[in-house]
Amino acid sequence: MTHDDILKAAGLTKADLTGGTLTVRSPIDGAELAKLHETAPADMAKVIARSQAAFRKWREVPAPRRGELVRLLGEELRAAKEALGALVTLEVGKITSEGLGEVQEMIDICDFAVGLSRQIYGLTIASERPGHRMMETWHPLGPCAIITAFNFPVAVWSWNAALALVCGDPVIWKPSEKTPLTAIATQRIMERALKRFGADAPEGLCQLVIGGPAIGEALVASKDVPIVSATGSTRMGGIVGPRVSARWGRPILELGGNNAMIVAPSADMDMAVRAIVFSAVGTAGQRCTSLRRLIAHNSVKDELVAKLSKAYASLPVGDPRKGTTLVGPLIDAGAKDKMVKMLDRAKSEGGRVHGGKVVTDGVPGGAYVSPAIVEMPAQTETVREETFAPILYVLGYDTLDEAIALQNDVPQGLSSCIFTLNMREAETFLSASGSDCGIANVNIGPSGAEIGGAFGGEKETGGGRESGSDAWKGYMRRQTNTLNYSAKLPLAQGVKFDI
Ligand code: UN1
Repeated sequence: MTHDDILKAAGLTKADLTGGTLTVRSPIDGAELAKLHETAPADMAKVIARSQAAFRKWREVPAPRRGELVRLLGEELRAAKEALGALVTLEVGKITSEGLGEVQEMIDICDFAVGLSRQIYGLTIASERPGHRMMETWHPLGPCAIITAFNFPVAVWSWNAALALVCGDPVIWKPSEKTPLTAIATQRIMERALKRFGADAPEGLCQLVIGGPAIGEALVASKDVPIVSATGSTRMGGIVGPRVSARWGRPILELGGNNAMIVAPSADMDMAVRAIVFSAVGTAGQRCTSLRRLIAHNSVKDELVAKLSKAYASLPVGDPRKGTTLVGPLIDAGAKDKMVKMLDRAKSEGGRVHGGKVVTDGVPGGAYVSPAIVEMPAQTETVREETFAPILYVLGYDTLDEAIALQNDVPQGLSSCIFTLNMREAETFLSASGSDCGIANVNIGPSGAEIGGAFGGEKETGGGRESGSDAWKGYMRRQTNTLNYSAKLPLAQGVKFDI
């Protein structure tokens, strides 16, 4: 299929793709895909007002009925899976299977949210006062801004939107400037679901704004946008988080990761190798959850590096549309330059680099690299930094305490894992004195999480939780209710105040 065929199949028209100011290129070959019209910053006040108006109506629609809209979205996504997956591949450079996987993740969260729409419930609580009952009620909170990154250009929107919509909150989506096309295509899919759903969905329930920082700033600054869910760099989150908090809004932050795997002497080495290759190299190392640090027991480290070097040597790098490719391009030349720079820095700190070369032969243009393994003498500043590229730093350890300390001694706290067949080691890793991350796994890699669990991390990862478990509570306000069905008015804590 040509680029034009893919754009067309995803529902994008000539009018969408031409005449604007935002240039969109495919990382596959650098070809220009579109010049998009951008939302004027001056229009943001109107966008937010529309969202507030939609909120006042949507919060009155019963949650299970709101779930019906998300069920229809899931149906439309199923029908559009191939077309949207191919567009993810074209706009982000993910291999075909990962492009489709991203859309599947959207379908999965829709299914989850539909079920949730009939399970939004609070507790009833025993009151200390006679003739009283306590309970909690969950109410919609208001417009939810969703600021997404290029690497999961549509799935992260769906984690937030599916929950926000069943929770009674309208959404305003600002996608990355690098990946607005998948956002427009997704918005079209949403519009089809809205049309089928009918008049219960108010105008302005799901809005999309395209553009740069000025658009995002309007969402971050507005008191009429109580929830701002932002995915991206720690630098971005460090600006967005405090600004939203300062106006008493609720930030949900999904920022950098520096995810590690500990490989213990008892580990199933073949399984570990497969898990390492997928999580370090998949998505060309551009997942928040990508494996960036391998902490291997000194008795198995050399064997592991040898096996990995062998596996890395045969990795097919190239056009992500080809069925045999496992490593597609980086998002742009800037990402490639950063990778080259960080590898040089790692070398100057004593690192031994395997792979990590710029690939120009047999690729259709774009920023292609071979993934790198870097044996490091210590956890240096370069290792402690997240580089959004397929670089795997390898460190050795002697005791599990030392390995856990290394794993935790980075500013980020998203995902982590241990490969071991030793139950004491596994449980220690998951214990209060083990991994300090939001995600900690045993005998599987740190990436590729299912939507059923809460997704997010601690420290500079931002502390937000999206997706499964009870992450929905982040999109609602909790109200504690005390009801008095007696004819007396006793005060709590035995306080007397008789008049
Ligand atoms: C991200 O990289 O922003 O766990 C999200 C994973 C995916 C989501 C990654 N389900 O790797």
